[in-house]
Amino acid sequence: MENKQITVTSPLLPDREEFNKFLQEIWETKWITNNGCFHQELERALCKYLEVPYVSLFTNGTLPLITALQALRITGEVITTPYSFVATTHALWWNGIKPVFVDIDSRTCNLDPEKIEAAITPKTTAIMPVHCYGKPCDTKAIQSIADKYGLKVIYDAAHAFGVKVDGESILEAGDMSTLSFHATKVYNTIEGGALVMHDERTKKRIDYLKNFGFSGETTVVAPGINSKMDEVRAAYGLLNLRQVDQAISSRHRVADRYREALREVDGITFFDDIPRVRHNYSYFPIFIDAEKFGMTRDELYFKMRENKVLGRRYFYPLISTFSTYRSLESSNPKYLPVATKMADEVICLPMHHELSVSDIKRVLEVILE
Ligand code: T4K
Repeated sequence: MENKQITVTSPLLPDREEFNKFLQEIWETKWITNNGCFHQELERALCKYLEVPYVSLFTNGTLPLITALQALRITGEVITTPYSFVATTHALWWNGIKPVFVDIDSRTCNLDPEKIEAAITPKTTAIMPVHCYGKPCDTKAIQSIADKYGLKVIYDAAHAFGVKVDGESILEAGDMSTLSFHATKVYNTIEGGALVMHDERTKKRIDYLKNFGFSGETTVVAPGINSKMDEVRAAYGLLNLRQVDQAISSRHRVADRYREALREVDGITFFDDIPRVRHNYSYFPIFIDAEKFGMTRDELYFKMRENKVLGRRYFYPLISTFSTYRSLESSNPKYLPVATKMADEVICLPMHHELSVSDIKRVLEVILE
């Protein structure tokens, strides 16, 4: 068997010559950060690509979460999912907010709307769901609960770049949505992220907050932070935007090949595409039923590693099991049976735009042999 490592993902990189041209421009103007031309152009280009009215660029995908909570003045308790990357809950903690974990729906790995109401208390101010793996949450059900109790909804859409439902961007749901443009994502700016909002006033407020609260040279209107994206990464992002559709198509082909090969395998399940959804194929999670498959998830995971097929157990362990959150009442596994089961069974297979037919064959051989 070949020796090359097959990693869970691989970054989409812009053409070096094109990037050099942009770098030359930046070197000439010497304007390298603080809302420069590339920053402004990327915000416009993203609005167009994502079909959303307002985008504010950030330096990563965690700070938009923290900033959205600040901007909406969220306090008290927020209902969220334990089945995500730890940044989702950390953003609440950094704002002094108590996370309240609610179980997920096994069909999507997203917050189960049917379980949200029971977790609402007089201190609840918002819901922070995640479109896990880019699979859309049940945004209608979540919104109707939010409306009934007067709660805000902030979507962690870190995985959901370009995802649409019935032709409409998933980023339109809720009060705000956040994106991550980290190297490991479908669309990357090396490190980077964004907040998506619905109105100009909020966009302005967010732009102040990500620049220390400055609204002018000598006026500070809020206790802001510094989380701006610089010009070099904005230029890189403009180039990557030109090729992201092609990358998503390549990922789609990889997902099709995995599904075809794994569909009849006893003990392995995965998600099919949802009708009327434009997926981005950001991850390809499979779930291992040890009894039926004849091997536990970890046995398969380590076998893959031995063979240099580096899948990842996203999102194991659950956030609720980490030391910071373990003692919360809602972290008790008895309230989170679905999330616990899925976290114990999941492996995300290598999924990126550069996987070759022979790479895919190798991944499948290791799983199936
Ligand atoms: N909300 C959600 C739901 C998220 O998933 C994330 C981030 C956030 C919020 C926060 O967004 P950011 O602040 O990060 O923008 C990765 C990422 O660091 C993280 O962005 C991501 N989610 C999380 C799910 O995964 P690791 O520790 O698994 O990445 P790492 O370094 O092990 O890389 C995985 C593989 O990717 C490597 O084996 C090879 C490949 N890779 C990675 C990097 C960094 C490359 O080929 N090149 C690279 O430069 O966390």
